[in-house]
Amino acid sequence: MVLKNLNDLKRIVEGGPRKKLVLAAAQDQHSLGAVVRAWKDNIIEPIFIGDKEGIQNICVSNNYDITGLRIIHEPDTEMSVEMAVRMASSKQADILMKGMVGSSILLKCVLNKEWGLRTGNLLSHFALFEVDTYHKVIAVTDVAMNIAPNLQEKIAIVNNSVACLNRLGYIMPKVAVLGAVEMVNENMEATLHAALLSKMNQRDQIKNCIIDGPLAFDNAISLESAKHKGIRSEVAGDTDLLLMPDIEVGNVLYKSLVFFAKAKVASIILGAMVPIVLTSRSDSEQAKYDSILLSAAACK
Ligand code: COD
Repeated sequence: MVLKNLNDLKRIVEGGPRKKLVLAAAQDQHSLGAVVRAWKDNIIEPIFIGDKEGIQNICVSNNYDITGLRIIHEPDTEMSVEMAVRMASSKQADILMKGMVGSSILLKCVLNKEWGLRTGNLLSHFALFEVDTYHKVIAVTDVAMNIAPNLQEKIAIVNNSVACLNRLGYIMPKVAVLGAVEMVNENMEATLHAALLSKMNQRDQIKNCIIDGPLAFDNAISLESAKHKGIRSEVAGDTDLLLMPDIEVGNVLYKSLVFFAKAKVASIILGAMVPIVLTSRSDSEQAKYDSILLSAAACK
């Protein structure tokens, strides 16, 4: 099964047990709006940590009825993140979500060696896009956490994403490892990584997916373009997951899809003890809601 659009995430999580979600630095309008909506849809049971008066004021002015929900007053941003992370690490929460706080502050707390959410795995960012010009949802990794992953890190990033796609119902997701070109060029490290990842997949060193690369972006998403170049590939034109060479390429693609192509997006951090909703503060309420659905679907 593949996702045709982000609404399909709701079908996956609906009817399941509610997940406990802790929202750190909760005094953020879009985050509160998304969380309240997911609560009303019976998908999550939220706990808010942050400036209580700020949270209540936002809820009153936006008609969010949070009667009966737990609010923990902690006006200091870093303390509220630490408290939320500790809740997740002690299994009092199934999902961690970022509110009005910078990504790097939250990530540093998540990576804290004593009380963070490390598992020994690499943590990586995973995004799902619904774009009108593609025939299904497309996943993209890593556009926000790992800056310049080496080969070992790319293997971990693929494994995190494939495990998540498997949980979403994909049996053998098709993974395109992107480069600027589809030929191996020793001066372009991304193409060397891509060739190695493809071979490792053929030899079953990376399982539960079909990897091909290097593929340039056009060949990854357009069969016509791949045919035009004479590329024979099971993945070309039907990619489920795009593996980015580095954070700059990934982040520019992410923003291009959202701002130019008006794509819908859901994104989370994988590889920690719990899924982490780490949308940017400027993301829409819809993107935050869809990310909550994705995090609930990604819970083990
Ligand atoms: N997974 C697991 N452990 C990690 C990871 C990871 N992805 N990254 C770092 N660690 C561990 C290291 O092994 C080390 O033990 C410790 O964490 C600190 O490592 P540093 O010094 O490399 O990491 P930091 O604390 O300086 O930075 C970690 C960040 C995730 C904050 C950093 O990689 C970063 O800034 N990433 C980009 C975030 C960003 O700006 N995104 C922009 C788009 S939203």
